[in-house]
Amino acid sequence: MPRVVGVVGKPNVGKSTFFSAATLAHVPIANYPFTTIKPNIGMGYVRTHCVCREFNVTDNPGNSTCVNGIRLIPVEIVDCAGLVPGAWQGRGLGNQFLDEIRQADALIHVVDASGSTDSEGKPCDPGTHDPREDVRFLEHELDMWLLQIVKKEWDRAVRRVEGAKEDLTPILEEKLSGLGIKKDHIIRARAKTGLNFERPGSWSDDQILRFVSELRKPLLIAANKMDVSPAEKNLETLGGLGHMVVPCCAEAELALRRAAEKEILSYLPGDSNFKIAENRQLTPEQVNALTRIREKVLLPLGSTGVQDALSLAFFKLLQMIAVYPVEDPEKLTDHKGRILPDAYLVPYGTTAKEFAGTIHSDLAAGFLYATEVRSKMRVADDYVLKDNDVISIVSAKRHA
Ligand SMILES: Nc1nc2c(ncn2[C@@H]2O[C@H](COP(=O)(O)OP(=O)(O)OP(=O)(O)O)[C@@H](O)[C@H]2O)c(=O)[nH]1
Ligand SMILES: [Mg+2]
Repeated sequence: MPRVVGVVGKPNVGKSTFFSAATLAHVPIANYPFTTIKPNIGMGYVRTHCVCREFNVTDNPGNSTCVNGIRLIPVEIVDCAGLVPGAWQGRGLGNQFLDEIRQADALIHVVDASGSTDSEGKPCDPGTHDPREDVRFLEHELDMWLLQIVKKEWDRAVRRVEGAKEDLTPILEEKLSGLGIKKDHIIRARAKTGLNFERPGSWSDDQILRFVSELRKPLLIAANKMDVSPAEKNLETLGGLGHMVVPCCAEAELALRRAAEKEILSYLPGDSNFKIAENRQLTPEQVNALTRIREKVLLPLGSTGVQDALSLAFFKLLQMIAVYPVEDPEKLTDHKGRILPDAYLVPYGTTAKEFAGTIHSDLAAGFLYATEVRSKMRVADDYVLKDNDVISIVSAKRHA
């Protein structure tokens, strides 16, 4: 199962443009609210240095591909319908939106940094809407949505804990597992808030709200429309809200990727430049558009930001690492003889045995030992994986 990221935000900020640029899927994009009604789901990639160069091998494609030493690991991207204030009460396409993000590991909150869309997503003059409002509003919607779910049958949960002496954690776990919220999240939120789990009846409404806001999916901000002034000014203020902020121009990324697809130019997502294909005659409009992208986006920002937002969501926000499983620690092959075909994204802290379990439950059940290929050391089930580890698992039941 690939990791999942949800692209969220109010209407008309560029979510579908971001999605389309990241997946190359053709989806409706237009300058009015609620262009997207049903979610779009597609495959995008996170980008990392592949280990093939270090091991001096040419790898074969498997669950991921390597392009010139850069490994592209697939992740599922969900482009959601726009969210408007009151969505948690079902306003706009509210409930449907909130349903779409249940399985997401993380959220990319696309914000119109140029301030040219109002709080409902209608076009307005650039700079007339403060994008910080959109950040607070989305957090509020997510919190209220969760609060509503937690508060449903809260009194019953209190009686089960304070009367029947049941444990609150599994009660919450059961209630929230359908939203992708797991035991770990609940334990972390408990530690963070210091709330008394033996006496939930004593929690005030504010305390319940604080608790659910700790359960919110991790998110980063993609400050989009950076090509439109005064986005650069707003970018600074967006930085003060306690989130990671990645400046973006989804429109530029989409144009570059479509041009690369047609072999007009060579460009890999995340690159800081592009190269026009030799013998390619461009129209004056194409030259103008590409010059604008270079001057307004790539030079000032270093990249279009779309790839950075995706990669940072997994590597920084979720603190994931890339791990390469192989069967043969000498040849670096899998059971089909393919060299380094697969790369998995797993959270930092994952052990060798847990990693075996993400590949196949049999592999974990029969776990004997693993070889950390770089050092050729045998490691036990509790070995904590490092980024870019190549690992060969020996199991009584199956090989990887
Ligand atoms: N200038 C500029 N315009 C952009 C950028 N990204 C998207 N847009 C434009 O913003 C408008 C809305 O884009 P969409 O991708 O349809 O926005 P959305 O957030 O999916 O909108 P809904 O589906 O209605 O919620 C379109 O006119 C896009 O061309 C960007 O980076 N810069
Ligand atoms: Mg859309």
